[in-house]
Amino acid sequence: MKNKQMLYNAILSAKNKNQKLLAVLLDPDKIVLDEVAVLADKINSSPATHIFVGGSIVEADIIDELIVLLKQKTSLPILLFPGNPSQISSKADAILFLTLLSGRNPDYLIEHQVNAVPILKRTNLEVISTGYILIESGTQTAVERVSKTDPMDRENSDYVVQTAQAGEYIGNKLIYLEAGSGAKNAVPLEMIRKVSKSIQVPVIVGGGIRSKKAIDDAYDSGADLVVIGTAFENDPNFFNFSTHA
Ligand code: 1GP
Repeated sequence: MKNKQMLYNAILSAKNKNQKLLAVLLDPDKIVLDEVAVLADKINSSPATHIFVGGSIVEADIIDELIVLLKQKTSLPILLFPGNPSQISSKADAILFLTLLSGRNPDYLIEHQVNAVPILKRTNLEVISTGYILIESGTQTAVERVSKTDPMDRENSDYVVQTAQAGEYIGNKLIYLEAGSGAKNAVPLEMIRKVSKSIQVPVIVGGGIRSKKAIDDAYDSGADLVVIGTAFENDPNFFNFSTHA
């Protein structure tokens, strides 16, 4: 039986060694299965260390197939990043078991999580408890729309720190600071800095990051893992960085 904490322990150990991690987020609704092999090649030759699969709403019923195809082409760990329990696939390696800490909608605080349990019981997925904090980013994002919750004020870092600390006390193993997919403004660097200094668990940062500089700035501010979705979706050569630096 595989060690159920394997991927989490690897993330922790990278944090302890100050090795920064990078996840490519693939939204099944935006993927053409015929192009997965090419995408996987691009990911393999990129600095990515993880693949996240999911989205706020996923209509296409291709998650299993997508992950199977990815696994034929890459050995990077595949983590589910689900908007709801319908996006759980036993083909992945792990699931970010999300709690939307910034919102006050019980569906995203406990209802979906309870409903996910019988599905998870039929899988061998590593479950990684993740406090998910949505930060205001200039325009309404899909997370906001789908979860019917307000993001947190980007000017009020202290309250975000307090929320992240509450997540850690609750037992979240990761804290994810999210500006939202395609966000106009990414999570403020000062906020990343304050949050990462206030908690022991690794900090994931995503949403609206679309240049190498923005990735490096997030790392320098304390992000342990940066997530890139839209930038790679729009340009599969994004990780060549030459024209983006
Ligand atoms: C969204 O954090 C991820 O959930 C990635 O955002 O698509 O803006 O890179 P982008």
